[in-house]
Amino acid sequence: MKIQENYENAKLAYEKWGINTDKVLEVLKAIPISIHCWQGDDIRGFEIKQNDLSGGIDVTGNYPGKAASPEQLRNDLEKALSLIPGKHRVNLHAIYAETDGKVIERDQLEPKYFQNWVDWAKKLGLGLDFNPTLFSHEKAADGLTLSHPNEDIREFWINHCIASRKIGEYFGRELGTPCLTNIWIPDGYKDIPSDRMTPRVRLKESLDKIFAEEIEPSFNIDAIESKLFGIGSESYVVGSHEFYLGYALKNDKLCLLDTGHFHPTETVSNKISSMLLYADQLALHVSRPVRWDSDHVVTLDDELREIALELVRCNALDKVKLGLDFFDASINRVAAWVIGTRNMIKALMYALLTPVDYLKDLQEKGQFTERLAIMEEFKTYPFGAVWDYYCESMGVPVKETWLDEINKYEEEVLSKR
Ligand code: RNT
Ligand code: ZN
Repeated sequence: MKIQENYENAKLAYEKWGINTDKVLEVLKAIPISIHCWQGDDIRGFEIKQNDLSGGIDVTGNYPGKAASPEQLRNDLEKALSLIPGKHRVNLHAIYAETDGKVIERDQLEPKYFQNWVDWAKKLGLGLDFNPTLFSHEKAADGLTLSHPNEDIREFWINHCIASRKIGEYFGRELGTPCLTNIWIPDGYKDIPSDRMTPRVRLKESLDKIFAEEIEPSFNIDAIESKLFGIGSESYVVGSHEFYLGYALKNDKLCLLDTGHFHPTETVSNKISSMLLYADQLALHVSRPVRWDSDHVVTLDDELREIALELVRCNALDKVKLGLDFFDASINRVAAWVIGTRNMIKALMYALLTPVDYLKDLQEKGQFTERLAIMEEFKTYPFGAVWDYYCESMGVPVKETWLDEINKYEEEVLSKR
């Protein structure tokens, strides 16, 4: 009862600003978040021949209960999804193939190895997204893949990426919603390169070969993810932001911006409006870098809100594909999904409950005192009441009560693994 009552009061408060909270919730409901499966098992995957995590990324922590099989991972995802309002998507990596005990090389992967995932997604009404995995592999051991000087190694990874795009096409066709297939590679050098151009020339040629294969864009959409540095590629990353921005614009691909892949004071929120002037669509990996690209669980911080505000201000909610990318093994992994995804949705709700047009107008008129004042006042508008109402109306736990479900799941399922 209180939830309804609080909502009605909040509704009046926002109505004064011409914001209809019921309509906001309708819009919010239609925004899918692509939830990355790899938070559930510390990016291990299910390859028969297991390799250590590589590629300059790292998962720290040893919280018990990580998923050790596809069934466990799907169950964990289902638990998380039951605590998150709305219909979302699940983002897979190639290492999550199910090959029935057989070693299948990555360049030989086929849609059939993902049939269980597709059946599961159909059952739950989820869309699927995909990523070729160009790390944690002997052919990526020296930190180079698509830009490798060795042609055979490049060829192997090119074929893996082509195979991945076909898997994406299969997801899109089967599930009736296009799959975003995102290519991220770790390629780079630890120390100052003596030649920055040659690896980039090779990466460009490799991408050209990968995308030469025509794939129906209503089933599969290609994205390319840039990076600034990684562990072991501190001095130079082949696939930098400028590299992929240029490539994407010229070749009609989506740029994927990961919020941890830029200089510490450089923000993705500030890039969205510029990039949308030249690209119809963008994709994001929302993460939280702490001092480096640490991939902490997303919190409702200033930058998250600013990203959401930019999407609303730029009228870009259907142009920017939202995905998450964090991995923390020091806390309950299912809770990590719930916290990060709920925060992403909260940020979107916050942005939708902001009088963006009014604020734009203040700026146009040079009324900067009022601009700052109103933006700050809105931080304490009763947005929590709208959030609680939304959770209740979507049939998911209100406020922190979702944690009870997690504790129960940990006791009954995770602790027994
Ligand atoms: C790495 C990239 C990449 C990975 C995932 C696992 O820095 O962000 O997106 O996190 O593909
Ligand atoms: Zn990423």
